[in-house]
This record gives sequence, C-alpha cells and structure tokens, in this order.
Amino acid sequence: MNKREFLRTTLLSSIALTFLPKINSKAFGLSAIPSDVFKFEQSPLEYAFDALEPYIDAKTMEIHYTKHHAAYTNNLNSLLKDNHIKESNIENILSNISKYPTGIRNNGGGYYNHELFWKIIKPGGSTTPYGELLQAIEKNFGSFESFKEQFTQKAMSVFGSGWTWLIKTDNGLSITNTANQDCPIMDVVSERGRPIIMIDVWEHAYYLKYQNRRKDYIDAFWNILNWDVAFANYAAV
Ligand code: MN3
Repeated sequence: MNKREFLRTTLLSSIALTFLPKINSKAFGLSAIPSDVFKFEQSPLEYAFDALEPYIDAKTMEIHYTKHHAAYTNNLNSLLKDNHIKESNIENILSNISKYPTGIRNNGGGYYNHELFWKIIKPGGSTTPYGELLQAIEKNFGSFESFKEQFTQKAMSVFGSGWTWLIKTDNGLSITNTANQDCPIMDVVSERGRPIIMIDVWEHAYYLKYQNRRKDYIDAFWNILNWDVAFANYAAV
C-alpha cells in the first residue's frame, strides 16, 4: 500500500466509523450478534478414546473422532455458510438431501452418521436386545442369532466405503447398506427408514487394528453395542 492508498483507506475508514451506529458493547455482547448460519457441533464423546479396547483401539477412536468426524462437521458448516443455508435441523437437511449440493450430502451424512455411531457403541456394551425390539428382531429375522448373521453378511458385502444399518420401515425391520456417507433418512437412498443400529465399515473405522479383517471388526462390534440406545431408537419411531 503506497502513501496515497494509505491515506484514502484511512479517510474512508474514518468516514465509515462516523456513520456506524453507536453500539453499547456491554449490552450487545458477542453472543447477541446475530449469526447468519447455524453451526453444527460434534457431541462430546461420552467415554475415553481407549474405553472400547480391545474391540476398537484408542488410536482409531482418537483419529476417527478428532480428524474424520471433525472434518465432516467443519466442511458441513463451511458449505452451509457458502451456500447461505440457514437450516439448523440436520434431519430436515438429510431427508431433503436431493435438493442440496453433493458436498452437503457427503459431509452432512458424515456429521450425522457419526453422531449416531458414537452413541450406539459403549464400553462393555449392554447385555442383549430386549422388549419390543427383541420381539421385532425375532419376528423379522427368525432369531437374534439369525439377525446377527444377516447383519454381518450385509456389512461384509459393502463394496468400498459405506455403512450397514438396522432400520425401521413401514413394513417392519430391515437391514440395509448405504454407500459413502449416505444414510437411510436421505431421500436418495434405495431403502428409507429410521436408524436403529448402524456400523461404520469405512476402512478408517478399523484398519489400524484389523487391516483387511473386516469380519473381526464386525464380530467385535457386538461386544460394545449399546442395546439401551438401540431400544430407545426403536421406541422413538
Ligand atoms: Mn467413519
């Protein structure tokens, strides 16, 4: 900036300041400044990174939560800002995702899916399914053991990156896969429903500990599955 530009900038700034309305900074605190776009935040993890050992290792959990999930969240916020989208309900966005840019589909799904995933697993798991959810599982899949087998087979069949879900549909329970970060509430997937149980089968979810052994990771998943949350997901729909 040369001297003339400097003077011009300074002069314009002074004029601008003169015409700015006087703001009482104490009465008008930072939090009161209207935010144009809602910002999504990662829920705090309810257990330590190493709490799921030996089923999911601490390093995987740390990278998965602080890098992968954080990146989806930050990217989602940036994309909403850039596209001037003010919707603050992630389920409203995802259930109408065909109307949004692809980046919001990928990162909005990434944000939401991991929010669900951190809650469906917990240290030590919680016994076995019970109540109406167990009855529905037995009705739809024959038995709990048969359900586990079918869910495992479905998760093994994901080609590339994706998720496997137990969902509640109008016709009962169903096991379905989604590619990338799609999820069953999106209006673009082949089979829609409300998520009850979900497993992330992207390699970043298990590769450090299990490498190519996805089956071992899925088998381990049953030991940390939080059936109380699964039951709550089921009862909520
Ligand atoms: Mn993931």
